[in-house]
Amino acid sequence: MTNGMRRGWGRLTASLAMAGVVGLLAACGGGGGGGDDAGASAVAPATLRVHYQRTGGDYAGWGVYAWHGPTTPSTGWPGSPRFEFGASDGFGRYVDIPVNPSAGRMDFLLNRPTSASEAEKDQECDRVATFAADIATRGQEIWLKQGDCTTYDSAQAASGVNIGHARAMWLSAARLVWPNLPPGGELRLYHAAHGGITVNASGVQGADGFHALSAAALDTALRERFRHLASAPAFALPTLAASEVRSLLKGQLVVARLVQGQVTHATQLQIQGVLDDVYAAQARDQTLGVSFDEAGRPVFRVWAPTARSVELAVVGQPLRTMTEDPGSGVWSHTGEAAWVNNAYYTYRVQVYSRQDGGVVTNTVTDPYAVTLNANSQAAMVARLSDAMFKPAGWDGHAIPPLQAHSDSVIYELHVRDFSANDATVPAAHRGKYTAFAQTGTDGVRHLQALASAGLTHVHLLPTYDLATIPETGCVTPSITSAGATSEAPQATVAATKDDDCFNWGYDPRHYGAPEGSYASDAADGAVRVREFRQMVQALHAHGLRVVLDVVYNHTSGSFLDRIVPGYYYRLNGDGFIERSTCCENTAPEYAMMEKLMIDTLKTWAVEYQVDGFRFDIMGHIPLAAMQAARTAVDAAAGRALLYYGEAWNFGEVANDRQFVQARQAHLRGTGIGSFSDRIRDAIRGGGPFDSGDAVIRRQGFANGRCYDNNALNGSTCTSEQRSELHYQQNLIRLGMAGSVHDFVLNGQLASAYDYGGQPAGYTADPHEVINYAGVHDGETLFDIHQFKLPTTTTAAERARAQVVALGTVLMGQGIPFLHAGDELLRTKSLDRDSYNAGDWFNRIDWSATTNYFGTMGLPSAEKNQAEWDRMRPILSNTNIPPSAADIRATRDAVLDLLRVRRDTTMLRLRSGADVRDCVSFPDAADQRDGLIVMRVTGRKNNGSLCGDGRYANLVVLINAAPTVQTYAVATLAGRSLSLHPVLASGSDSRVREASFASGTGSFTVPGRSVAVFVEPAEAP
Ligand SMILES: [Ca+2]
Ligand SMILES: [Ca+2]
Repeated sequence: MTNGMRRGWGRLTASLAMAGVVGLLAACGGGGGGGDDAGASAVAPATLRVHYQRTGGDYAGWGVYAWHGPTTPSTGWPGSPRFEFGASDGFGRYVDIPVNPSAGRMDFLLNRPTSASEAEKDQECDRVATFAADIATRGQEIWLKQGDCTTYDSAQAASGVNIGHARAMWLSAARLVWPNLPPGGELRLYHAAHGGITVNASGVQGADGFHALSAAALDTALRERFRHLASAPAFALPTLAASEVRSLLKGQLVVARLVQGQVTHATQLQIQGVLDDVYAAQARDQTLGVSFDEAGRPVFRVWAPTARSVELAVVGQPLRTMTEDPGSGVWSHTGEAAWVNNAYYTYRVQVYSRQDGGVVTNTVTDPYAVTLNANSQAAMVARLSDAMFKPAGWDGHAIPPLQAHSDSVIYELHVRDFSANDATVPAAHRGKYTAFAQTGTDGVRHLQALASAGLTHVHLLPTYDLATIPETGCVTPSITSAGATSEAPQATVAATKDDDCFNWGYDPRHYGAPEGSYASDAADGAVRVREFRQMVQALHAHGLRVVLDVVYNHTSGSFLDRIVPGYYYRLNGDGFIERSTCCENTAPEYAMMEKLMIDTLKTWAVEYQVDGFRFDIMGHIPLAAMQAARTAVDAAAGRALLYYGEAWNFGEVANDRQFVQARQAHLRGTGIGSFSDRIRDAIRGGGPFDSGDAVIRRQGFANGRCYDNNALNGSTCTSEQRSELHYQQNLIRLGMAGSVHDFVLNGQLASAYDYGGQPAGYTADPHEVINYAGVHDGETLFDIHQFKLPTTTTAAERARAQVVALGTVLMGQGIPFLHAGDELLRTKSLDRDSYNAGDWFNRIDWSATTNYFGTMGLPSAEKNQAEWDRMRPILSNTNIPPSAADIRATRDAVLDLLRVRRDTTMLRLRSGADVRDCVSFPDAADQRDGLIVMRVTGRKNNGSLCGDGRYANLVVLINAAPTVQTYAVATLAGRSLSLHPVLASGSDSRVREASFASGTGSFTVPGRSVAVFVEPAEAP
């Protein structure tokens, strides 16, 4: 599989439905036909006709590789089946692909094999065709062009004259580019202050005038900044006064190519580059939002350089005119001191909008809002330093100490999940920020137990102001258990899923304000601030640091476009917003989106005292923006926060097409961490996009690969299965070595081990990797195990498999990450995507009495119906539901492993060099099925300490197999190792049977056990 094919977790697919499948791609649309292909046959039902145009007419070998959507998707590489272009029409060639309408869309790329195993692609883009509602009955057509990642919904849309699109980019005051424009002709830039330009047979109408353009080159700086446009035809504008450029940018802009007086091409302009060129230098350092002057008056500032006017609308007050600073494009107004901490406001922006086709007046909220009233109708004029926004004892409250980022252990938790199901929490606090500040509740006691054992961070799913939970009057459907495979509970959830109180929240509206639905009163902007701080303060008091999940790669809807149309979002070649992340992709490669990100991060770090950030789909953010953010936020906070994210590589930015991405391959040495798909896939088996039998067949290290095959894999382990398992074991070893790129395993560099075409080892230091076996995306760890473990495995053994999986991340170098409830065998009834599955499927029982498996019913039809037939026997399997004793045993075993980790920094080495010099895997050259042996020495060869050097030797043995295993490490013969004291007096009686025979250096470990042996350090 190629890099371009590898994608992140199901967040992407999760959110497809959030955005509404229809119209997901603006340039894709629905549309069941049309175009100028008269003479071509009608499209058959449930068929997608893909048209393709190559400028040179060289179609040989070109075809469609589609991994989602066709009735028979492509697998392998270059792909089987591939759908080669055959039939011709006036546009080019086309191919008909039978599709499965319920798939909702086709995910594909265009490739041409160059050998039996290699192929070239037409652009490094994963393409999407969203299915029309009537594709099942009428079929559908799409149009593609060489060198253009856009999916067009008509042949006409792909033609030269189309001022509904914006296919040219004004990059700087002096230069613009127009990709794919044929050479020659006369180029003109038409302008109209109020819009109204049209193009027809007699030419361009309705413009105020035009400037002639001349062919010109881009300089090096522009070619580097706009690398994906570097080879596009470029043009120079005449020398214009700065004021003239600013004036042009406030109106409609159309470029046209004329040949012998006829318009052959015309399009509108994308203006992000020139806006940065003209305004960013002065705008970047402005204080935006509301600040306060020396007289205590609020000063409002909003960046709107293309606006014709901006007015401040304070609720209950006459409109106030704002004044533009022409150098920065910032509009400002100084208001009245009486408004502070009680007034609410919006802005009225009069602006030309390409999307709306004219000058419009938009009422907008402040992107820099720090708090708002219910459902984000208006922002509050709030001075967060005032007492009314602070809980008692807020200022100077203690933050739990942490010596190094590598000491972090992260717990991913959703605010509502934490207490919605906890009967020990007073009803008014359930699902709210304030639940964290209760005492003695089951949830708080559980967090405290985790913290005292060694958990260091709670990472909260989105808590900024999000769009998908009603902040007033949200409903909680009443559901009763109706049996293991009942369809009723999910149907009840579905009926109110957009009105209920639950959503993951990957739908940002206001990046710098707390979400209102988690506050006790959403209408009063002060309450959410105070209660959010109360939550942070309480978590700190519980001994836990706080990480916020931030989503700067997209917003919910394109509301930022209502202030500066065409600026904040990444645009495709036609000028429409890219949506590869699910929703409207933001463009932090432009200065003011980057500034919005950095400024709002600072708000959380400074005003809310949070301790780190997890970046959703971080690979869509430039590395430079991430590094600038880290530097600026740490400086503002006066301390080093924790930064990590989803550093996947996909979509329109893949392979650094537009800029150097903050993706795994580039994060080495930055100190910014990334989730490791390598260890995840090896522990769980298969991958996040498996479906059908593959979900069951592809077992992993922790659930039986080879050593405990399920029925689909046969009763004996084949050599192929064994080599797959041993490959998984090596991926886990490399993960336990912190994914350090120059760690040597069995004579081979970690970076030389292959993971789907990428290096398995890719970090400089262990804290640059987040090791995990489960996360909110995809099936929970418990649920994925139930697909893959043999049906006869007992509940108690299933619980032990959970500990084995978590043991690999908890006993390894690198930062361990747990999804809340993993230590309680959390299930979502096999749901692969619970983003909108309500409280019912997202429940956690902190009293460790039940995990509800077999009582929740089938998971949501929306996300899982295709798998229901495979799920029914699993949900009905009476071997699976754990007893309270099984759940508590799992929890207590995890607590013991946390204590072991906390006991010595030998398990949390600070640097890649320490990992290289101190960590080894004695069994790597002599692999056993289901066994991993990791040794950490107390001293390096040069005599210096490994971590705290607390032990002369520390040996971790993870035996995933159900049977006892013995492994001898010859170099440890004669040494005096014994089971770690925490485990020797720990909760797990089976682990206590583990032993070490000094004479032979031989370890014996019971089945499905994580054993840690230590040898006291000799006195120096
Ligand atoms: Ca909200
Ligand atoms: Ca919902």
